[in-house]
Amino acid sequence: MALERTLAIIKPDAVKMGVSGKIIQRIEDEGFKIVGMKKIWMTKDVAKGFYYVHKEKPFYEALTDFMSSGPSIVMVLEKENAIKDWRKLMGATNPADAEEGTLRKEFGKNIDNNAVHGSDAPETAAFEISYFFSQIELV
Ligand code: YYY
Ligand code: MG
Repeated sequence: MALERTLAIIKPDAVKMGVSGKIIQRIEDEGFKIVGMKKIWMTKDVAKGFYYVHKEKPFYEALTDFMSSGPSIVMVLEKENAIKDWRKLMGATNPADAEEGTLRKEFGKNIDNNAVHGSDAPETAAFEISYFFSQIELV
């Protein structure tokens, strides 16, 4: 299989907890190459644009408030099967359902504060990567 890229975010809860380094270490240990990385503080509008697909959901307001509540670290990860493998390493959306050894199990507090984000398909990965990164930032 060819190399694939996905967008990963260390969300504001995990950045505040001071576990960014631990999460980045796991990413590298699991064989992902970090081809783009920056720390950003999303405005409410940036968060709303990013989560546009969820705009009709009851959790949209709370989610975009949370994502704009503090700095995040956004990254582009590359490896074979990056999209599926990163979601596997993250674990289930609700940390209560996440398997042992996953990042959401270890660092997520609840469904609103679940530590990390990952794209869910090639089309969403392409949109999400281009939402935060330009070509010259991917190396
Ligand atoms: O892709 P993933 O992050 O695992 O879940 P999504 O269904 O795309 O939802 C995005 C985000 O929204 C989720 O990480 C937490 C939040 N959320 C929520 O607060 N309550 C829900 N019932 C579902 C999702
Ligand atoms: Mg999602």
